[in-house]
Amino acid sequence: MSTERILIIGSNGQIGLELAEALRKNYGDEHVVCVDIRKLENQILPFEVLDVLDQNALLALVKKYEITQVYLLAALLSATAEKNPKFAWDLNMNGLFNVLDLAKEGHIKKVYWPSSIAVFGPSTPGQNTPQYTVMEPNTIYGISKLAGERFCEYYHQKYGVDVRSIRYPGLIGWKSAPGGGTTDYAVHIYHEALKNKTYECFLNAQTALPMMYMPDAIRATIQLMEAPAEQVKIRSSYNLAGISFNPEEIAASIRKHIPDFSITYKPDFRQSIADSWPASIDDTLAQQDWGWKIKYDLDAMTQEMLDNLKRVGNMAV
Ligand code: AKB
Repeated sequence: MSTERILIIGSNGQIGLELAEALRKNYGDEHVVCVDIRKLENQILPFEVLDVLDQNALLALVKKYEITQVYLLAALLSATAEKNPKFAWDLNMNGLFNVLDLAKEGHIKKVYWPSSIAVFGPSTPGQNTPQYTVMEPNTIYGISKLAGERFCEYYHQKYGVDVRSIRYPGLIGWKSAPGGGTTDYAVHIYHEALKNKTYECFLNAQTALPMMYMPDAIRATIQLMEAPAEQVKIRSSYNLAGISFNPEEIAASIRKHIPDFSITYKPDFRQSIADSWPASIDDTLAQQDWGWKIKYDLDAMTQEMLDNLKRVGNMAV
């Protein structure tokens, strides 16, 4: 039986729901404590309502459940953050400080914090973007993620905090709805394809972005967290390539199953966010350091997305 007790902050979001399921399988239900600012109707337990900005409540919870590891997933994503920059900065940064300080003070042993391809900006080389390169993000989300990465590395070097992180590409899954991201079109498109056989995309046809099917993202996250500490050589955040495609290409993949599916384009403010991000990523260091290997390509993901959404009744997103 595992001695780890894991806290997932932001457990009811797109990543949290799937991560909780996977961690409960690996560690046992009672070893995974879920917290979020909202309780779901069919909430899995153990669960507590928590605002990550409430440092005292967070510490009390960590003590109550004798938590050893924290996955911090509460954040505002790119599109929502642009609408509320001050709150985005407050939540994304002070949430992270609250958790890093728990580790610095010895209350927990290990921290997972997600970064994003949003740390890159318009001056970054956009094809096969290397781990170390020019980073001048021009979105508030990207700025908060880049600052967060620097603080993760700082807390590791200065205080020995065991913090681990991945720069997620856009994440695509059928179990839960995404919220407030620029890459979310690649989830909505599957729902609309099944419901209406047509989708109006908020990015233009040629906007290629790195994406990843959720089972790969969850596997990468747990693999990194379970890797021996000496294999985790990057303490800011690891590039993870995923699969790169544009809206036209995902539409073509869907058409292999729904031949009369059509897509139209009406770019909005999210187009300029997407334009500032790389089209493809180099993740050689994740492969070398902790053995990362992707499983799903675009067509394999499309097949599973459509099959699963059909099976569960294509819930609205
Ligand atoms: C977003 O679109 O904001 C996120 C991300 C790439 O981090 N999915």
